[in-house]
Amino acid sequence: MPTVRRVSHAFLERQGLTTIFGNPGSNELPFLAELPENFRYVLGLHEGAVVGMADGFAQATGRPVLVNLHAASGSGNAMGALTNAVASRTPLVVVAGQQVRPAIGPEANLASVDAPALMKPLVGWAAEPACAGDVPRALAQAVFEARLRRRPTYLSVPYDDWAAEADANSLAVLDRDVRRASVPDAGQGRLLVERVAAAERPALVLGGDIDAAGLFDEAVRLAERLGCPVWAAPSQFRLPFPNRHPLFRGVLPAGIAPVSAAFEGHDLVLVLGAPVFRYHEYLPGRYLPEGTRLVQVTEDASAAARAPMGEALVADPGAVIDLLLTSLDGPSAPVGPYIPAPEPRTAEGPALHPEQVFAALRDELPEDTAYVVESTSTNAAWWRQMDLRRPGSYYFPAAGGLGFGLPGAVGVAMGSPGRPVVGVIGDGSANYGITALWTAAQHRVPLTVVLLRNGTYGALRWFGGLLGVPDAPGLDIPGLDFTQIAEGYGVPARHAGSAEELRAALAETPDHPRLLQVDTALTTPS
Ligand code: TZD
Ligand code: CA
Repeated sequence: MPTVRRVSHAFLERQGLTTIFGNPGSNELPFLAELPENFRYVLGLHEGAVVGMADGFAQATGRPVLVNLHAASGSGNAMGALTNAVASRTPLVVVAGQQVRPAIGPEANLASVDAPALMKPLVGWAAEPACAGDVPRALAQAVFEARLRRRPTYLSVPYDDWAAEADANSLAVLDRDVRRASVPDAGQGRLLVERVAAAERPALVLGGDIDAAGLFDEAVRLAERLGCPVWAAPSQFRLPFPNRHPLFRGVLPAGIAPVSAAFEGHDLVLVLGAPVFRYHEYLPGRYLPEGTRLVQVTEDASAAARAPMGEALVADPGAVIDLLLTSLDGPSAPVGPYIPAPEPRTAEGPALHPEQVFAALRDELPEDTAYVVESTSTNAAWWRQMDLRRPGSYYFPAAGGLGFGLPGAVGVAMGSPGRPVVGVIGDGSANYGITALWTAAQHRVPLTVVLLRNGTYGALRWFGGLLGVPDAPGLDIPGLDFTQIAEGYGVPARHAGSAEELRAALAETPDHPRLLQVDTALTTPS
């Protein structure tokens, strides 16, 4: 009989999980022994960066990805990054090493005491197999749970299990596959179509799941068929609709009262592929205006169950879009041209206004460029200047946890060969995942990082005003030079001192990572 390790490697290979993002320790080494040649181990230097890179890679490829972490300490380091992967519904399969079975109870060094409990409730499913023979099946469950729930999963494996002999039955795992189909039945479908057909002033709200599921273009077709306004759901981590399309009204503000105000006058709000809603600022009010009905379609049963208002249908939003497109009549009015961006604002003094930076990106880079953005005070400037028309153009930390942006950009670039990828990263945000620069350099990932240096935690200054805390300490971050930091990690870097210099640099297309630092003026997120 082969070893548990051999069967597990063969299973991962069959399921296409051959790229491993990880940072190993002694407990993990036995899993990594005899790794077949077609596996690729992408080493990250800190677990936050490991998970951020894996998250970006999994989102860009649309497939589950294996993450290898070291026992409790490595898993703990990864936790903040996992909050983003949970909110973006990224199927990460985390395999962590555990001490040998006899050493767990006495709490030997590197024993992860009650390992599954450490990660719950963050991950969708966490386990430590009850015996070595169950490891291949449990690994398969970790992969399938991640795929079905679209949520990270966690498997803790005592390291003496890998060399154990597999039992004959465990080979059955190699032929397993698990699929999901969630098309509404005829009755549910008819009810939904009738609702939409009867609406006089419908509105669409689209979530990141739409882009993640490859439904970007279908969503445009549906909106044009309905001829109705479209919003992106609050706190968006992907762009589900072209942002300069004449029907697009922007990302909904993340507060109860302003969301309700936006829906004023609409008798039906159809939410596709989003929770209802990920509010942020607490701005109380009625959830919905009088006379507005909300219907949410999501594959995420938990998001349907926890919504505070409205009706929900747990189904594949793609199947529902198809159903609506085949059942509803064509558009009554032609859709106008895309809306051009306004002239970028300029700043006083030597620093650039962020709008000048974004206008440069928009003008100088190809239309299919994918942007991974982690720059918080520049949100309004971003949407005023950018013109994103392609699926997979935009990624943002889904739970607002900083440290996704830089690693995420490396992962998206590794997962999108041939597509230009740019990280737009604040001088605060960059530090949480800075070690990803090293991985980018080692793998020669063709990524451009545009580093916006305003010397402060800009968004927190703005929040300080909102919350009545104008005097909070710890908000300024002077004295950081990211050209030197990047060079230290092996990434060529330079400072762009003017819009012209930035534009000239962007027009080059190196086949390796690079960092362009720009000094920017402080703006507010909205
Ligand atoms: N720590 C983590 C892991 N996530 C967070 N979101 C924060 C702290 C708090 N935080 C924000 O929510 S925005 C922000 C912090 C520290 C400032 C980010 O600074 P930046 O961007 O330079 O990247 P801006 O444009 O200057 O705001
Ligand atoms: Ca900043």
